[in-house]
Amino acid sequence: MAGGHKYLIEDYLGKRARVYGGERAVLVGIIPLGSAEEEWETFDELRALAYTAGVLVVGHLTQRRSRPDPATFIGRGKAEELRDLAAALGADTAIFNDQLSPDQARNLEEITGLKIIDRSQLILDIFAQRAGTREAELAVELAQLEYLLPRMRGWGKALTNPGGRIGTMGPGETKMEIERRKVKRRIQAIRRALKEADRVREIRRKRRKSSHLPQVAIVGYTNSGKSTLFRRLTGEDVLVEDKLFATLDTKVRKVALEAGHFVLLSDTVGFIRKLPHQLIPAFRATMESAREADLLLNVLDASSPRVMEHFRAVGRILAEEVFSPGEPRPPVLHVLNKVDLVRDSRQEGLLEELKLELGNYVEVSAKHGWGMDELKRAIIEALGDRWVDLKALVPYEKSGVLGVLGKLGRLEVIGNGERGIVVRLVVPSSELPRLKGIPGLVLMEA
Ligand SMILES: Nc1nc2c(ncn2[C@@H]2O[C@H](COP(=O)(O)OP(=O)(O)OP(=O)(O)O)[C@@H](O)[C@H]2O)c(=O)[nH]1
Ligand SMILES: [Mg+2]
Repeated sequence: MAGGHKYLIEDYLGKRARVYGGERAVLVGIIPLGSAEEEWETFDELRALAYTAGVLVVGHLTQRRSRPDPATFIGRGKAEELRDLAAALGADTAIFNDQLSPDQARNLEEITGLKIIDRSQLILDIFAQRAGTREAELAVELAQLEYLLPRMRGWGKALTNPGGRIGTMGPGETKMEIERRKVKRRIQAIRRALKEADRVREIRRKRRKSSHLPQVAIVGYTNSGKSTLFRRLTGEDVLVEDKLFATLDTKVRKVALEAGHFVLLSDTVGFIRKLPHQLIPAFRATMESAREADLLLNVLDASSPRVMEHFRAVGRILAEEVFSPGEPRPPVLHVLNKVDLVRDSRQEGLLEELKLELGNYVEVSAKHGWGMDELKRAIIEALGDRWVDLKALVPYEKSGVLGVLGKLGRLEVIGNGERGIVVRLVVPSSELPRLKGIPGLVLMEA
């Protein structure tokens, strides 16, 4: 990651508010009054996030209340309880299940002496740990700096003047202002660099479009099995991990669903509930292949007791964050994955309920390769009019054309007529104008 950025974050948040892995953490959350939610449900996803970030969870603490305390999120007494619990468990960090305001984080840090992390920050840090391309690094750095900026007032006590009073500008404050300006300049520089990356992406996008192949994007909740499915369909060795956000950028490959039915398939970054809003621009860029797609495959983890919430979260993120209002949206084919893990009747009941809402779905196990033929057929059907199936006559003196046709899609020789070779063709509909332009070729209905 860029040196300047690290320097800034270490200076101001340092050990306080970054996850490096190796921390020992207590998870802290509020359960709304009257909610039937159980403790494990409050923390299952946060626990997975902590695990992904390399943090050891040593305990948890919940409080039932109607809304967060504006000063300390949980009540002050509860914060003191957190301090004692952490001391007893040897924890150095508290991870909150929701976004904290800069004031809440500062107050909690003062009361407990712990490093205070919230859900947004944990996700940002995971993205930072995992960013593998220059563009992803910049996008995540931008998100982190935007998160950091409002928190740079009053934090980093070592740099503020302890004698400075309200209304006066102590030397510490001045230094903080200088550093804030540095962060702002860095933000501007990254925005410029990302504009350049946009331009490069635009070139790639045009190339994809000009290939005339239908585009299919695999989307879905994090850890639902998108990369496993991508790997299964393409034979490509992509990273598959039982961690959240294993995939941070988009991969595109050409695959044949059946002879002649080629598509461009893309694997994308996973969705999560309550995505930190600073990450959304980065998300939008990497989700471009979904915006361009002719079909979305929404991969759902059918074995998760949370599958219903995942389905709703994906719907909401697609509607509000990936697509702009009014933007045309491709049809969605839902893929119920990990069916090999569905055993108990409670989960089966849940799935029955979900299927009623899904409409168009296929059940598969990407890991075991179950349901792949059915899935391919469903994709072809959903893309229906993207291919045409026709007969053509290739005059004997133009038999060189056969080579060209073979490259466009599926070519099958049916027989030899008086004037030429009769073939059956399955090609992307977008290739029709090109076919019509081939001299001597006679097109007929299938
Ligand atoms: N049992 C079972 N496990 C699966 C199946 N598909 C995926 N998995 C496992 O689920 C975990 C996540 O798989 P990935 O393919 O990395 O999921 P992803 O959706 O790409 O995840 P992110 O990129 O992190 O959003 C891995 O441990 C996979 O082995 C399946 O059909 N059955
Ligand atoms: Mg993945």
